[in-house]
Amino acid sequence: MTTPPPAIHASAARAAAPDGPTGPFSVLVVDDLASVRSALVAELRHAGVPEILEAGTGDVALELFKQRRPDLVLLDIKLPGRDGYWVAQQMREAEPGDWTPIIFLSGLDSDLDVWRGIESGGDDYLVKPVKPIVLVAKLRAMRRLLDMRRRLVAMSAELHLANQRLNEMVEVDALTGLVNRRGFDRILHSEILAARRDGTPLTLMLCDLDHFKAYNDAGGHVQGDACLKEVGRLLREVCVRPRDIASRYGGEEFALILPNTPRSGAMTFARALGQVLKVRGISHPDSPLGGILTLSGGITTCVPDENTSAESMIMRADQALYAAKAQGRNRFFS
Ligand code: GH3
Ligand code: MG
Ligand code: MG
Ligand code: MG
Repeated sequence: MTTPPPAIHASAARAAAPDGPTGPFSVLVVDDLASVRSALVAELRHAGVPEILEAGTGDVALELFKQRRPDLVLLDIKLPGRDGYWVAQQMREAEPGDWTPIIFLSGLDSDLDVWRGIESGGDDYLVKPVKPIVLVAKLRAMRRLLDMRRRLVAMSAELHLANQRLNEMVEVDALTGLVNRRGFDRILHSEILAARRDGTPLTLMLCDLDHFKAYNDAGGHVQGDACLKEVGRLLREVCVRPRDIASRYGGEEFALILPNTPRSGAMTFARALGQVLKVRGISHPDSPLGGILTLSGGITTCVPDENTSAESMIMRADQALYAAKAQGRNRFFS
């Protein structure tokens, strides 16, 4: 190949290290001969590479690689002490899950040398002396791959985040913003396991609004929905501990998961909830219970053992709720 005209050479060189979205490009030059390093550094400078690091031995190269994390390595093979193959292997081991392009630049020109270079972790292999335009072309190719990889990594991080958000959304009740039934099932299950492991008491409270059908019939569904939203807000207000979970179990039924809460604590919580609802005083003229919205609750508390299941806890809380309703509503039973 003939030497390219200076114009082509210069423009190719400038394009070798464009300030892309991934930031400046840094290159580590490894060669034991200072004269070779100088020539390469001059080429890279001419090509617009803003940061160039130099190493004359494998050990220095590895240290620089770990500390400065260059974007690309130009690696000689014959070095004093450890050779370039070893250096490439060490570099690969030093960046698990990451990738820095390594281009071998060696006087060794047998097929076996090329094979060994690629096998030891190199991405390309050039035989010295290398024409500047070839070096620049190779840099551009690696830069392209590096940028593509970085975009993929960023994309996969975004996907992971979006997936996480989606998973969270799947467990949120659209009306109240509380955890929905799906989330409730998952959290109750995991809190039973945690309480069993830690030997701590776990409380489950099922709440059902009193005479809510009458509320809906009088005010209409839109007002009924607004009321459910407000109850959701109040429940969140009462759940002061970070692990307490208020969920919408069904239509006008709410479930509270209270980890590390003994029976006495559960009763205190229930009183606080009743009080908050009373102070808020949502008008319910058709309720025979004082003209304001009330709720009934069934509570079960236990230190779970191997016989405790979500179903058994829900059943007990449900039975207690049924009793609270039967005894006149606006009360908690356990
Ligand atoms: P009780 O005191 O025995 O619980 O009487 P209740 O009227 O609350 O009980 P019931 O189960 O007979 O009625 C529940 C009502 O809750 C039925 C429906 O009108 C209302 N409801 C359930 N889900 C929703 C909802 O998503 N939005 C609205 N607006 N109302 C709902
Ligand atoms: Mg050498
Ligand atoms: Mg109900
Ligand atoms: Mg009800």
